[in-house]
Amino acid sequence: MGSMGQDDMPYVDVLLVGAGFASFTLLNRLRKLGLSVKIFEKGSSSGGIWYWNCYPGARVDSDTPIYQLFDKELWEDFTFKERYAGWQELRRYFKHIEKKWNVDEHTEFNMHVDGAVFDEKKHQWIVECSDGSYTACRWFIPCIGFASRKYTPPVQGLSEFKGETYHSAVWPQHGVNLRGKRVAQIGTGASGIQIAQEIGPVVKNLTIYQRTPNFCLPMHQRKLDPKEEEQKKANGDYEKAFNDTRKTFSGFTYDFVDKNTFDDSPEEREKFYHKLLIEQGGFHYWLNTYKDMLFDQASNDEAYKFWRKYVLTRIKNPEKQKLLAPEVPPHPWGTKRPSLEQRIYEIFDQDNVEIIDVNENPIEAVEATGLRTKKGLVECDVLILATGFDSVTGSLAQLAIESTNGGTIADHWKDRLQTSMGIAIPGYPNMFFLYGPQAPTAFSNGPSCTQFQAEFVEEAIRRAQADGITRFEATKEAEDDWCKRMNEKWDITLFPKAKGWYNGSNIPGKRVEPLNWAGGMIEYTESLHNSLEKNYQGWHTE
Ligand code: N01
Repeated sequence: MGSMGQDDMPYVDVLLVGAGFASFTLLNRLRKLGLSVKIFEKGSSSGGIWYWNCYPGARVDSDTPIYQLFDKELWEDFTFKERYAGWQELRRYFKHIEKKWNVDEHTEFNMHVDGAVFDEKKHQWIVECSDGSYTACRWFIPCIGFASRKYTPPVQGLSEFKGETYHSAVWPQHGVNLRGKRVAQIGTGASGIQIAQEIGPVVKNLTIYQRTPNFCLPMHQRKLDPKEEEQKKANGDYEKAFNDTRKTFSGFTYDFVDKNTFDDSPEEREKFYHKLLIEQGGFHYWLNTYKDMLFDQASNDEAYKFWRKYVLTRIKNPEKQKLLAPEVPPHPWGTKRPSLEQRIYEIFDQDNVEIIDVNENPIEAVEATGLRTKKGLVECDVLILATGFDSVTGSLAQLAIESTNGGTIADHWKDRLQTSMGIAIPGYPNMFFLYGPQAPTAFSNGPSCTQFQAEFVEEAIRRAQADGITRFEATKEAEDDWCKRMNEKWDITLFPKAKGWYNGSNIPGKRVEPLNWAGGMIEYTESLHNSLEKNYQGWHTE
């Protein structure tokens, strides 16, 4: 950042960056403390990831009612129409919040935050935006999610392609007509699965370049009956669901069962798996299963075997069976995020859909008319890059936010990722970040994570105000302790055996290390609140 701005620059008590779930969760809570609050959003509308993620089929993988703000003022007069909401409905939901809370009054859209520097005299941040403006604030809170920096692999010749190229993360807001087109798609993560499922029925043909199969789970999507939902609200079911999320590992309404895989007989196991995978669907097979599934390889193998047996009944093509559900999985089941699907295996099985394994047939080059592997050139009109993000750390590391010790966040993370409780960083007083690195983030239901973090931030600011504290900074000891705990929790799981964005190994050259807190939501929120209860333990206050 260049100059420190001018003396007459505007001031707000709290500056939130990003107009998505996290900042909206904080907005009203902080306003109710009597603070002036402003949101700076780089897009032209609210919604956060649901503003940017508008590719065909984009839809959330958390079910109603827990994928919304847990705020009665909002849910009492808004009812989702589907069990798993799509991006259009989520945008409608954000409009509802905007209207209800006069969000527009507090938000500057098309406002891109470039960087910030802390003024040690005033104990304020000075935030610089790309329009050249400066704003001062006491509390600076980036709420920019874990997926705001897209990743495009360095495929040779990408710019030579004469057709249309789209990245799932920045899909054109006006949509793209793919009917009757020849489409190539790289990537089969959450975005890739949803896109293929949606466009499979309408394109002329679809060639999918797959590196790792996605072990998808049946979504069991359904329309919600508005009357039934109203009844549930009246019965207290919504409040109960929000409350239940506080008692689970991942902030969902269900949790791992208190039993290990081999405590059950093979018959009991089969019945249990059947219930989770086939009857209940959703993430039950992942997060409501035996408590050792993500820790013990033999237990995990059982889960994979059952999942594979089920999925193979939905794929007829023997080559595709091998590619989508191989006998030996490339990673333990559930150590990469499983997608929820509605018909993906039937789409994959269609004759006009080809799957190319890039491990055997790497993409040699993109040419003017298509993609070349050693199998030859596949011509296409449209190339879709569903290749993900520089996830979790990339969002914050791309901002030029200066540490009081010198350097940026990227510099602070040069040798290892380090934060205090996944919410603050030494050298960054009066700054919290939500839904970012070293928090439950990717291992949680998003709105639960942001709700519990927002409750902590609100309480920290409330106490600071009451105690006349104007400078609130995480200590180096607290950061070291959190890093140690992060690694201990991660190392006992099977997650280190998988390559992917959970540990940074999706990006060539990115250091491989745990990016999310694997110790569960309950321990996480306890750690946050204990630090305040124990007289600001882990915080340096002035
Ligand atoms: O990104 P990803 P995403 N050659 O990184 C492949 C959330 N989200 O946008 O697995 C060939 O998961 C890569 O292969 P591999 C959600 O948390 C949620 O799909 O690394 N392939 C992978 O298949 C999600 O997990 C929702 O071997 C290459 C794909 O590209 C997260 O965001 C919807 C490659 C990238 O998948 C990210 O999802 C969307 C290469 N060089 C997103 N490089 C819902 O709630 C990468 N790949 C439903």
